[in-house]
Amino acid sequence: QKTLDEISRQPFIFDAVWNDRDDIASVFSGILKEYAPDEIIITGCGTSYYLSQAATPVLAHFLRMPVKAVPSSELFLFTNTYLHGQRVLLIAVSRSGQTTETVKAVRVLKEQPNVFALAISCCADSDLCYVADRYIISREAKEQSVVMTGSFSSMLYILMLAAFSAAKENDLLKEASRLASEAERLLPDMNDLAQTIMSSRSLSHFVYLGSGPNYGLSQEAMLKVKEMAIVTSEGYHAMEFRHGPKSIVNPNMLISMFMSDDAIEYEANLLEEIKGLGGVTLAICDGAGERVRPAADYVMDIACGMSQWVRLPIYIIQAQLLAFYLATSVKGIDPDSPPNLSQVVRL
Ligand code: F1P
Repeated sequence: QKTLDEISRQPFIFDAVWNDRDDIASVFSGILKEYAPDEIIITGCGTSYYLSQAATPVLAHFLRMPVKAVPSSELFLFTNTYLHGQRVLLIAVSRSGQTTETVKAVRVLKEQPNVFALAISCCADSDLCYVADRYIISREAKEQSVVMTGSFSSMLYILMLAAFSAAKENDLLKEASRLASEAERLLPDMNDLAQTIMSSRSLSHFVYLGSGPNYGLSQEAMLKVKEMAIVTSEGYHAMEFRHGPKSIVNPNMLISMFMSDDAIEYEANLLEEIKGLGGVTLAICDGAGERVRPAADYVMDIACGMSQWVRLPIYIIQAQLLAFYLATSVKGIDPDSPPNLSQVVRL
């Protein structure tokens, strides 16, 4: 099972990223200092676009500048919508570095004045790294699977370290140094929980919710279910779920919430409301297990004592495992060969 192996080796990949932290910090802080952008645009396709969404609040919060995530196709098709003469740091994310839309977005934007391109990839020998001005590589995260797992979490980790270092957030860097060991500790429990949920319930519909730093995770988790298990899934900003989507809650629906710190009261109340409507609820939290237990049928309390800005790469592992066991134990599908998908999408 390539996909399960790649999910399980994330502690090792995180370790490699952490060992590269000085290089990551010096490349990123050097760009910010020398280039002095007015704005950051992060781009990618598929999982790499959802990674852009996950990194956006982290960069905006710690660099205190406008940051937006835009799919690569939108960037080259509607360039003038996004460029208005401001100095842009374009961060292009791609596991392969070969996705045509992402390479094209960088090429097209580089033809405009005031754009500096930084590639984040798992492959230095790629078109994307060739067209970008600089690149940072997640060097142990090359994957054989179509479905991205450790490449997502480790490239997100790179952007988190870049933001924390540039903002001199030393306490957060210290917390981030524990990601590999905490992921290793949690993998068996996360595996067990995913298998328990899939074997004890009859679930046909999956929703992921997250606010602030967790919204991008809700999108990526939604995509994992579709890609691995070929099942309909949705992802929302947590509180948006109350404005219409909650009408679809039913006993065959698993609603999972990536719990934040700042919005935890709202998120716990929402989960309770969803449980009251008959949905099956899962809370993924850090240290808030007792608070959320009445609202949740299942709880994964990672108990890492990490800030809401740091725990993201660990949170997503639970969603990757849920999708994996949904595919293998419930649907009888091999996530190593998803129908209709390929590792690299070319135009
Ligand atoms: C992006 C991507 C993947 C997706 C599929 C096709 O690839 O959309 O997210 O799972 O494999 O490609 P990349 O640009 O990050 O290599």
